[in-house]
Amino acid sequence: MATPSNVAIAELEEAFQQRIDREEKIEPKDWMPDAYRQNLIRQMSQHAHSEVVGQLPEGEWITRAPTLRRKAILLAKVQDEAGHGLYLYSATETLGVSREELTEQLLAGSAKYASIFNYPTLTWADVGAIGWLVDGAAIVNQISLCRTSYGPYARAMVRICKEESFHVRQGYEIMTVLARGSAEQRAMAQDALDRWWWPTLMMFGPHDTDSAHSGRSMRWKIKRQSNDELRQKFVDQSVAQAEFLGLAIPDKALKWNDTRNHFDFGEIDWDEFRAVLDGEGPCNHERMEARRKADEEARWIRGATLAYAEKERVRSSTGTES
Ligand code: BYC
Repeated sequence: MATPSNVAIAELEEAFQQRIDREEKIEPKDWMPDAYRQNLIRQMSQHAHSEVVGQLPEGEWITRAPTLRRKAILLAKVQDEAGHGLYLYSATETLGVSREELTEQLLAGSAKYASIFNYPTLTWADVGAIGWLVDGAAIVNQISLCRTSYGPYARAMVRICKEESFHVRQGYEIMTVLARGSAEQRAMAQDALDRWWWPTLMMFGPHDTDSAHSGRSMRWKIKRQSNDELRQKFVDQSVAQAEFLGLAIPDKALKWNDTRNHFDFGEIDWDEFRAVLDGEGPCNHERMEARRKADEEARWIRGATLAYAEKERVRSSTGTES
């Protein structure tokens, strides 16, 4: 097959951008610039990895949940996260990359996952704080991604957001019970807020001025709102929620700004953010170790499933039993 000339590629790229500008969704079989494809594979696969690794901090509390009811809810929530990973890996595969390749990138450390999951869950209140803050931040980002330009990603996001809204409610309800409980429970809730607040703000990524991918991602409408815009939205919505709980957000600079019509807030510790991305967060090693172990232990079932699928393929194409 002849390769398109540079002129033909430029024309294709222009037509592609016009489709994006008209708010048309891009579908798997449509022509797309290679850089658009690669950028999507990068973001979507890291998003999938985050969902999968994200099961670990809360998963540690399934056996220690305070009641049977709490245990059943948490179990369902963690299973939802696994499901989100599956939707996202499937959506990423429509771009021509296999799930095995994506998993290898995670295990080799060449693909990132959300920094937040490298922090430990020390008390039951952390499960509440994750639901309220971490899922709360995720949903702010993901509601925006429901309008992303790539069809399969946008559709996965719609479903994920519905489930995330249940997660936020379960987390906030845990925080409400603790905040209205004994002095010890209130202290536990405050301590969880103190430890999760800043890492949650880091979830939105570097400032727009330092964000390597934002320019292109915004032009291609992969991202619909910038890192800083989404972070601001999250801060603005969280202040009243913390007040209702009677808890204090650990930021002395947090203050309503009449001119901007937003809350001002303090600066993130970017050295800490970079250290976590470089693999030096409190739980990076533990998380990767857990994923490697899971991959190793599930090798036999993947092999068996693939062998079965191959047998079925041969049977349906030849009409014979092998
Ligand atoms: N952590 O140019 P930038 C959940 C990386 S899980 C780690 O701004 P971009 C849940 C970034 O990847 C929800 N890495 O990048 C699950 C890039 O590195 P590479 C997770 C980060 O892509 C279980 C570099 O820094 N949500 O809901 O334009 C339980 C430069 O950044 C982080 C998603 O994944 C970070 N925080 O913007 C509970 C949403 N921030 O690739 C809850 C989808 C930045 O060059 N992703 N980096 O090596 C996005 O919206 C965007 O990818 C980001 C970053 C806003 C995260």
